[in-house]
Amino acid sequence: MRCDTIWKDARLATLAGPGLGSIENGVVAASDGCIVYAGPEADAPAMDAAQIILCQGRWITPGLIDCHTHIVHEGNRAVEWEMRLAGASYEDIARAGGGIVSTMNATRSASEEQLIETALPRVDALIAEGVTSIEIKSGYGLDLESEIRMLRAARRIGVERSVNIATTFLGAHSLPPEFAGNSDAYIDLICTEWLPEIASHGLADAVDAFCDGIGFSRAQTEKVFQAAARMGLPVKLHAEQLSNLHGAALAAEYGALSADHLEYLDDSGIAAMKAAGTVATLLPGAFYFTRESRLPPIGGLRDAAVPIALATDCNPGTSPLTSLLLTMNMGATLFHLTVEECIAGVTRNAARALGRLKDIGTLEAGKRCDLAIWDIESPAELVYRMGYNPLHARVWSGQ
Ligand code: DI6
Ligand code: FE
Repeated sequence: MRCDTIWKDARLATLAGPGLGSIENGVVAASDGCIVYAGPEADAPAMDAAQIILCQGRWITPGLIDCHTHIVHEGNRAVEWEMRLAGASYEDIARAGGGIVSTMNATRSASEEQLIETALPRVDALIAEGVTSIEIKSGYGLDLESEIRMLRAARRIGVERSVNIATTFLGAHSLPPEFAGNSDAYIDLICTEWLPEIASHGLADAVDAFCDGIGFSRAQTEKVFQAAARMGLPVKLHAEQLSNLHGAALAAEYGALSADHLEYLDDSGIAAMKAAGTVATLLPGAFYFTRESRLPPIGGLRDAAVPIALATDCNPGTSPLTSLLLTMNMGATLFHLTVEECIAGVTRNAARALGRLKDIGTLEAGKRCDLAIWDIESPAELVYRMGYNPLHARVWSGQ
């Protein structure tokens, strides 16, 4: 078999199958940007390649996937955070012009170029840790033009950098001030006008909403899901972050790819997610940064074999985090996940949360050749360290 590149003398965590899929003396071979073989050297077919890379026993994992981010946004909320450190409440901050609305104002006044320019250093921080796929949500524009600008900026990041981008329309993130007291009218508008416009330009791969007391109700969320279904777009949901509105069960009813946050998820939500195959995306960065004390029901999710993903939730208000390695460490220390669960959470299960398990997330023939090559002795080191990056090399689309 003729291929472009062969990585030899490697240890693989293929993530194919239920566990890490560890292989000593492994080989990965790529042709036209796709994996043609990943497995033990002993079982490899006869192959030759233009380029053979000796990995000297380093570990190769699938390229990492950050499946929940708000990485495109303008400005930051460090001053607001200082006020929170000094004891200010969320309401105090909102009255002082802070909160999501302050990011909305900054984002509305930024050009597409500016949005890209301010997001790229954050994207580069993820890329430097072996991330090869990033989901990016809108939701800080909250008017049609600005939501479209955010999504275009997100798509353009995939042109500026060697990374796969999945975009999500999150018009139902927060109520813009011009609709104060009129949230049903806002939801109607995004369902009947904005979403069809955004979908017709192919700007969204999925649709999300924030179902919460400070976000949107279950009934409003359901309208968003129905509109997404009319457009043929899959849904996800910010659910059970601050209270239990049974959003995850609603998302599952609509076949959601994932329900995210989930600190207040209960047994009925777990059962609904299991039945629908909805991924539980946990966001330990937001849990940590907001000093949440309620843990997501890890044991229940594990017992029900609901797939668990981990993501940064990179956003300026509740998780200004741009490290998926640190996210894994928090998944283990704060959420009691195992090493295997953490690594699967940023590879196989994150791919599933994006509806892209067919082409990313594991080292298997036929998938994109997106790899992370690590200077580590064991996979546990990826989860164990805090603030240290053992990436040796990153391969995107075979390059
Ligand atoms: N949940 C969150 O934690 C973020 N959005 C959401 O729906 C908060 C976003 C922000 O404060 O800017
Ligand atoms: Fe979020």
